[in-house]
Amino acid sequence: MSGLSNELWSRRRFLRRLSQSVGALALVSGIPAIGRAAEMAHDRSSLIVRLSRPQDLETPVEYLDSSITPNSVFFVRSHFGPPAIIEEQWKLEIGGLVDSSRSLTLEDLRKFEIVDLPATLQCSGNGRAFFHPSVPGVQWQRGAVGNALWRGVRLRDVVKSISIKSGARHMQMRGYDSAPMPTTPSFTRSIPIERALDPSTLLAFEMNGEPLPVLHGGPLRMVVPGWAGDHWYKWLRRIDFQEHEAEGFYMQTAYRMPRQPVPSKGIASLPEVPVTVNPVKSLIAHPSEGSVMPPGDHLVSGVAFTGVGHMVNVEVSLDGGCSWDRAELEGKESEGAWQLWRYRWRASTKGPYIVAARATDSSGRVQPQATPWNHGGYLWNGIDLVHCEIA
Ligand SMILES: Nc1nc2c(c(=O)[nH]1)N[C@H]1C(S)=C(S)[C@@H](COP(=O)(O)O)O[C@H]1N2
Ligand SMILES: [Mo]
Repeated sequence: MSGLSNELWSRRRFLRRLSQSVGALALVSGIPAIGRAAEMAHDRSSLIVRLSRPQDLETPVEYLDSSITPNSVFFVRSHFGPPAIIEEQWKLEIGGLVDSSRSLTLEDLRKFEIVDLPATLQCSGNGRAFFHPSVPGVQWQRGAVGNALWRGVRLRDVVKSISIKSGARHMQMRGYDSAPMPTTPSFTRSIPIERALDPSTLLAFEMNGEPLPVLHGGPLRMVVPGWAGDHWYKWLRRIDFQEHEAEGFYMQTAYRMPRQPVPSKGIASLPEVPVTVNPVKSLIAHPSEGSVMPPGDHLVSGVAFTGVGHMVNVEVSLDGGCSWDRAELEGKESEGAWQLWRYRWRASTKGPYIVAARATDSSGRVQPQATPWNHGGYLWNGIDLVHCEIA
């Protein structure tokens, strides 16, 4: 990528200058990213509480500026909260349409080839708060997303040893977490068998070099790069190969949207399909909403990701979307993982500004002005905007 000069990549100099205006940015040796999230120690108290029981915690968008989101600031979402699991007693059962059922311990799983994969996890409801008219559900804004280095084994390798019968089309997942009341439906889901056997689909037991934290599904969760968070099943207890999709509320009613956009008044009878692939999206980490900065050089930066393929372009607008200029994508693309981007803003004219970011991926998908309304408030990917002032 040509675009900005080599000088931009002379990172130390660039950052030294910028850190005066952007604040807490600094170079962290060994971490291939600048980043507020990367440079400071955090506890979960910096997360935004969207719901306290169970804890649904959102990452402040300012932290989405490093290639890896630390576990302590990684967003948290579940329907019923984490279960109490005694790790020594933990097992994964595999059954259904297979020749021989299996029961595996973590030690058994570790005998398969161990894989490290960076991948972006985004809740399908991330950005729900931006739909008009508003839709019920957790009112996530920007930070129900994070990028982690997942370590685990390929699901495909594990099931290779158990021949799956020919009628199997879906893989149902059951967890150790349970609904608070017998009348509440349990969070049971399934994914199509092709996706389960995709080489990027992992059974993960580590996150960013730590044993998978309980809040994130420890001891074992699914990693389904490119697909929305509801497929990234946590606290895995049992998987079954079967002919049909999982029954029940969380598969047959929730996490579905119409194949075609519908008017917001809604035509309820349109056929719906499960929410799967993440759309192309960029988010602005810096500057922050409402910031007032002196004239001079400022860093506009953030992350960009997509469900299929990789990023090819992020553009920045300083006039609310009238004109666009190319930002610099950092590092090498890796399918399923986000990429950092940055843009040097030479701000000389005082006044209010609307900074916008728009991403394009390798399938030619472009971030739209707004995402067509859907009643679940899923897969928002409208162009991100930040209001700030040069004064
Ligand atoms: N067993 C189980 N797995 C689950 C859920 C849940 O409620 N129970 N929530 C899902 C949803 S909707 C999301 S967005 C992700 C969130 O993962 P995180 O908390 O690690 O960010 O977990 C998914 N896996
Ligand atoms: Mo989610």
